[in-house]
Amino acid sequence: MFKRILIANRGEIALRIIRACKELGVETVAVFSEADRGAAYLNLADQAVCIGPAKSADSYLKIDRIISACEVGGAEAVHPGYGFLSENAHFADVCRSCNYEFIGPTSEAMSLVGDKNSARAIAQQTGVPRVPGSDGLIESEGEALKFARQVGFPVLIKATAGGGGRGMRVAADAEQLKTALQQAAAEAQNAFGNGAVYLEKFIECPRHVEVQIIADNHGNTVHLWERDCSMQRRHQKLIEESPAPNLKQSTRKAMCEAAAKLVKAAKYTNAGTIEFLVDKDENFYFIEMNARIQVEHPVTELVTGIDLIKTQLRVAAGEPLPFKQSDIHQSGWAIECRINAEDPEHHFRPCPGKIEQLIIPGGFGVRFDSHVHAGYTVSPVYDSMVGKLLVHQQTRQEAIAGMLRCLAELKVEGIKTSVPLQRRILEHPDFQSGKVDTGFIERTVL
Ligand code: MV4
Repeated sequence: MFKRILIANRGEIALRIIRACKELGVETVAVFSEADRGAAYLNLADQAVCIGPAKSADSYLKIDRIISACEVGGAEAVHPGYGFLSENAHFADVCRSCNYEFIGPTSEAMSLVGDKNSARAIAQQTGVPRVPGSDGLIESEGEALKFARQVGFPVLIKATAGGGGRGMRVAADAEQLKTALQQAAAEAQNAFGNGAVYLEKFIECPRHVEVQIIADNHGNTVHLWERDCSMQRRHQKLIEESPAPNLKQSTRKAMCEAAAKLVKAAKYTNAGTIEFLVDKDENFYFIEMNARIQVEHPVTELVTGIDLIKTQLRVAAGEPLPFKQSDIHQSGWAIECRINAEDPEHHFRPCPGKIEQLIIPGGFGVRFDSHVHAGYTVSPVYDSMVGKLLVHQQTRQEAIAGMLRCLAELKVEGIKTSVPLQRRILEHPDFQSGKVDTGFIERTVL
């Protein structure tokens, strides 16, 4: 195991990694920007190094400053967390060239799965179902029209470098296809410096189900079952749960096995997530892969009993996975609410400011992953998530009741939060009966 690692991130995930390291006996070097100077969680690291001004482009995204911090802090490896540089293959490469192990996949595997068109190609080659669409990238309007007629309108144009819904356009007919192609390509070129696009049939109101996987450097790949992340608003997830409700065991098993097969084919190692869309008839389609630990990883930890961060460190240190597929079972039901500092009265715009009072719920099966405390000021510079509230119970019904009890106990004063919206969702009869899809929030509680 490593003696000391650097955490190239901030906030709750930095604290989550510090905690895992303490339990493993691994020392930590935290990094911080001027905006995060003095944050309480930094005191829990063995060392904290300033890497620049508040703007992430000048600090948390600056590869050379993070590498310098590794040297200053004497780290042997780097955990990137999520966001920032976590899916930057060049960063993974630079870390390893400087002899700091990157706690994640190889840069080759990261590039392969990070490009959505090449990830789709691997799915195709390994027999993993993907959304019907173009064979590869779209080179011309004529080619787009050919595939659109093959699969039927409406279709979705997606950027191969895309993410979070950017570079995506729906086209209902041949007329709209032309504009959709141009707009998606222009947006992608502008946002990612890569304007390449492909085409998929548009699935109406799908469920978003993703499979957690972890693989070691000895050829072992294990899935840790699935999460349903359909409860999102404008590509911001609000509630995640595991298992996915109303899913046949045969579908669940087929999807998870398909995910593991894809990961093996990509020679992908460490933690990753395979995203699927699931339609009304429970057909599942691979859409993309995330080459990082995700925000919502704790719901999987609660139902499987596996600490994913510790497992990431073990795998990166060259150890074989300490479990096999047949050891991994889903036990009970876990739900997570992302507590965001945002104002529901003003289109959910970020609501930074000082937390005047904070009362954190507890009790049976409750977990709160957060770096904030009373007196903490939520900065407008970074994302607005202040914490993740999780409940683990034996049944979904009990988990929902537990979460509603916890949301009523939680008091975050001084800023507005997403909690009222989450209470409305959890109280809704359709949510309670597991009728969830990505159109739920717009349709029912907004
Ligand atoms: C889709 C889709 C429908 N059909 N692809 C949105 C972001 C990106 N990760 C993929 N997304 C979608 N791809 C086809 N062919 C609908 C979405 C989508 C969505 C997916 C997952 C979670 C939330 C979503 C919200 C709106 C649209």
